[in-house]
Amino acid sequence: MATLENVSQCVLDGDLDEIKVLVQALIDEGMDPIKIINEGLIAGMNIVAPLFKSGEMFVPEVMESADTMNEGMKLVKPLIMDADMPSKGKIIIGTVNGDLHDIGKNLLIMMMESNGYVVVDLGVDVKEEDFVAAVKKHQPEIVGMSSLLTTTMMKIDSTIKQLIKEGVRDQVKVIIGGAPVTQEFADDIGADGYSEDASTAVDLCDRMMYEICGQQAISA
Ligand code: B1M
Repeated sequence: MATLENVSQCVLDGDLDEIKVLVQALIDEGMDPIKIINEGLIAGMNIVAPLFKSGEMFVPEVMESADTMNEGMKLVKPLIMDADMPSKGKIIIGTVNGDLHDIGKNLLIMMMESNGYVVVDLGVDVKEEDFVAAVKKHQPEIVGMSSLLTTTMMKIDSTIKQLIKEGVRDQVKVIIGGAPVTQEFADDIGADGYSEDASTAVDLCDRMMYEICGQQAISA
């Protein structure tokens, strides 16, 4: 018999075939899909995050776990009304103009989604005006920018300036990351937060959502 613990363990193991069998079995038993998400799929990613942070799991394994969680999500999502989907908040994320690196960004997106955030992925080589347009269109609480090159990190600065120019800077928190980026750089250019890796970025967003909402961001 499938259990929620089996589902969590399966996410941790990154078993793309088994997850479908387990999640379908729980659906067939009549288990609440939200419970399968929160106590099975996301619970599994909640085990992964600290293991990644402590260096006991590496990028490819984390990606396998996130893919496995998403495979399970595909089965339960259609059973849930959009309004019932647990969401901590909305974040738009992109790699800045001139920069094509997206492995870290994609890892961040998987971590954010598996922790209950709605993520709008703007992709790579995202121009300043496209960040602004996305803020106006999607009304996120948080904007995330990734840069992997010393030659593109100043694009984060110009994007923040563009957000100011277009009058939308105050409606969002800006978080930044990527290999050449530092806390000092974030402070210099007026970003609201910096994270050195994807899992601490989730913690950072949780703290920001707490500030924005004035209450603990819902635990998804
Ligand atoms: Co490029 N590359 N690359 N590259 N590449 C680096 C970054 C480099 C350090 C390699 C080196 O020389 N040692 C170097 C940059 C040097 C510098 O600027 N100081 C470099 C260079 C020079 C280049 C090119 C210019 C090479 C050339 O063409 N001459 C070129 C640039 C292309 C462009 O972008 N316009 C280029 C191209 C490429 C590939 C296309 C071949 C490929 C990218 C494939 C892809 O992303 N789809 C590539 C790769 C793979 C790398 C390395 C080897 C690995 C990057 C990576 O994915 N790491 C990299 C060397 C290295 O970093 N060791 C290198 C794994 C990933 C999980 O880590 O992205 O750092 P990372 O993300 C981390 C954190 O930084 C953080 O979380 C993640 C971990 O949890 N994080 C955030 C990232 N974004 C965040 C955002 C946040 C918060 C945290 O909030 C919003």
